[in-house]
Amino acid sequence: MKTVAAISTPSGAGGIGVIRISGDSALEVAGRCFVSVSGKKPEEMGGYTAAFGHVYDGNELIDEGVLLVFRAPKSYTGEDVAEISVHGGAYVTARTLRAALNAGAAPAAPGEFTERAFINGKMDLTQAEAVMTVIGSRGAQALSAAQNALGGAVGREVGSAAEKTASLCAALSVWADYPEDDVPAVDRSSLEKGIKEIKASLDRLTAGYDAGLAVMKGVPAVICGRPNVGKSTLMNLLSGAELSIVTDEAGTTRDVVRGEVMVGSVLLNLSDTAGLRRSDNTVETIGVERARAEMDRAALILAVFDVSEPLNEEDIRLLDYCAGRRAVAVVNKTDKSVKNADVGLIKRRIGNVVFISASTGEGREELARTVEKLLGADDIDSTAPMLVSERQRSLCEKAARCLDNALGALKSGVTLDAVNVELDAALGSLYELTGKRVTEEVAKEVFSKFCVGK
Ligand SMILES: Nc1nc2c(ncn2[C@@H]2O[C@H](COP(=O)(O)OP(=O)(O)OP(=O)(O)O)[C@@H](O)[C@H]2O)c(=O)[nH]1
Ligand SMILES: [Mg+2]
Repeated sequence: MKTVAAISTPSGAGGIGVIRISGDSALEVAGRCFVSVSGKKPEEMGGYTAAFGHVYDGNELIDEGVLLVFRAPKSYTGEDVAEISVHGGAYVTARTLRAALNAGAAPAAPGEFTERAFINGKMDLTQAEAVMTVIGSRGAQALSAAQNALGGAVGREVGSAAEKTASLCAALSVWADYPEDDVPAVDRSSLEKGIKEIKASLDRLTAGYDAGLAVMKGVPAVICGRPNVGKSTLMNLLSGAELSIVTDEAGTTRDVVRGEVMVGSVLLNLSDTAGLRRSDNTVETIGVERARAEMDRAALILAVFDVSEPLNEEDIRLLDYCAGRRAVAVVNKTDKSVKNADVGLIKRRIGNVVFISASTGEGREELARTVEKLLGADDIDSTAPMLVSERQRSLCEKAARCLDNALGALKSGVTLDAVNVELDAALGSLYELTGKRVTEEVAKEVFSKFCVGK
């Protein structure tokens, strides 16, 4: 394959910046822009060896650095790879990359190194997707689940479901093709048992996806409530930063303020919103409209109430809104001695009530535990295989639906051909999930979400 190069480290100042070159002529390209002190050429170096030297673009000295050589197939991409480590400055890495391009490499597309690893059989598609999940991990549970997928746990689980499906298909095909031969008749009840087993394993995978999402990708969540109850104070407490303006004036927040916030082990894509009330002020009214739009799209609502004040009409409207939604009532300002809010009423409308002082931070842990529990993140087994992308989830679900249809066909007593058609469709989805049978477009779509240099 043609040789490509990219900067693999983040842009900006850092100790080291790495330029990765991969492809048939990776070592020749490296030899044209890197001169080792020992005089040894990259083509003469063995795999897993390093050399100290200097990077040149033509005759121009760029930096000193270290060259690492990987020989196919023992490299990330499965091809010959040269990695040049230089000082980690935005300019010096950009110049080193240009030197590699001038030496004959083409710029690597986003995810191209991982795509090559997939094409060269170093990993299946579930592992490739896990690479980005590892990179994006924000907490211990997320990392553990992503590492697990990277290790091939999802691929193995889906692969085993695919194998079992394929062997059922094979049995049915033999029976259908040679009905009058001495092929043992397919036993409908054992067929049903087999399909049910496969479906159960797929259902387990999809069931864990939402909780996995809570620790891996972030859940859209909103802080809402009437003015002055302490929404912005809560936003700042949870994010650990002064994201929102806090004043004792009702109607302070107007724009939606967003932040990625870890609450316990859960990653929330959290919005702080304008206090809900009717207002004559145009700007505030727009703010309230935006708040309501955020509430409608949130998967988790943190409804804030002020314990020191009696519930008013807006509070009641909010309680009604939360009915049937995934919500936590956050009863705030518990540090105040006056308690006028009818907590009993709140409890009757929203099952999950947490008492907190956003000013002092008291009750924060309880809020974290409640959110974890509500999103199913409290009993995530991060050692179990966990789907890491929407693509994986939808294919898993599609396969399970086909298996369901197969069971339906089996029960209705139609010919086993009809069952086989459904099993074959399920198999197609499972193969697409692992990448065993995948179109170029699908693979491209997966890798387009990657960063350049990975
Ligand atoms: N005593 C006490 N005061 C609080 C607490 N949380 C917030 N406050 C105060 O309540 C006032 C309003 O706080 P904000 O966080 O701005 O309230 P908000 O809900 O964002 O208000 P709007 O943006 O106007 O809707 C400020 O004076 C805060 O200092 C708390 O837990 N205890
Ligand atoms: Mg506010």
